[in-house]
Amino acid sequence: MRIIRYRQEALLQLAAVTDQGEVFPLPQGDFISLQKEADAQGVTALELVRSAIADQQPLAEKLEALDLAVPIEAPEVWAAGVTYQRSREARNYEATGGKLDAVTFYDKVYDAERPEIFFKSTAARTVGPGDDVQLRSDSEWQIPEPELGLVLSSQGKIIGYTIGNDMSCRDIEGENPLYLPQAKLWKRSCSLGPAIRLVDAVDNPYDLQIDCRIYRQGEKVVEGTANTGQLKRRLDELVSFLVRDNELFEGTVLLTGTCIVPPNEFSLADGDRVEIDITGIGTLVNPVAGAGR
Ligand code: DO4
Ligand code: MG
Repeated sequence: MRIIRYRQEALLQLAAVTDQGEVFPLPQGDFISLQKEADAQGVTALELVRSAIADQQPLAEKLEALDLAVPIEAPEVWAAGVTYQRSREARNYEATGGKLDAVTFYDKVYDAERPEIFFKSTAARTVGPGDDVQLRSDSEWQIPEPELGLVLSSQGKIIGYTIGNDMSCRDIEGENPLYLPQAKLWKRSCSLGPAIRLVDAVDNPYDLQIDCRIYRQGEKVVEGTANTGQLKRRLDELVSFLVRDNELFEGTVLLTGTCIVPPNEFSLADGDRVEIDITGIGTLVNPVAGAGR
């Protein structure tokens, strides 16, 4: 079971999407209200949704026909880094100019008890399905990072899973790791969606397939695949560091790191299209807009 929001005239409508692809409008205004109502009734969000749609008729329209919006306006998006071996290798490459035998702080953080966690985005800087992600004007080496996103309660409970794109500038971070906030956070540098898969609808979050495709002028120029089974850390371990001495807001999203990195010679360009699939969540599609567009 997945939760989406779609635009209907000037309004945003919350809806549940069954595994068969049927769409059922829900009365709650947003995902957090749905979760709060489930908590108040002492049931899971999955149970609440199942009983709410039991005697309803699905929409005549298919999911693909709906104008989807970001499924949650996450007040903050945080991100974990170097949680997969592939990311560690890519960071080492960009930080050392390709010296593959160098030992760097990326190697250290991969093995350290404390993970890398950084502030990624706010609701105003985050886009949803179909919206443009934007390139920076001062980077020549930009890539999407397809990541599993954890939707969290203010108590740090995982209440759902979504897809995130942690847009990144490899040259800015590679020049100096102290530039990380500029390499990671700018206008429209984060995308979330297209849906939130309810936590109780996922049997094993360590066996989700992640696929990424990048198209240029209609032609597929990059393709990559990974599985969350390759994640070095546990999801609750990442969350435990995020909540430590921190204040969390309802619907905060924690991205869990990337395992798919395009070839080193690749950089995103104006007009590209990024597609990211994760098992059971759907496909997050975003066109890429050049800087200043
Ligand atoms: O150290 C930089 C960030 C790494 C990251 O975003 C990732 O591994 O996904
Ligand atoms: Mg990342």
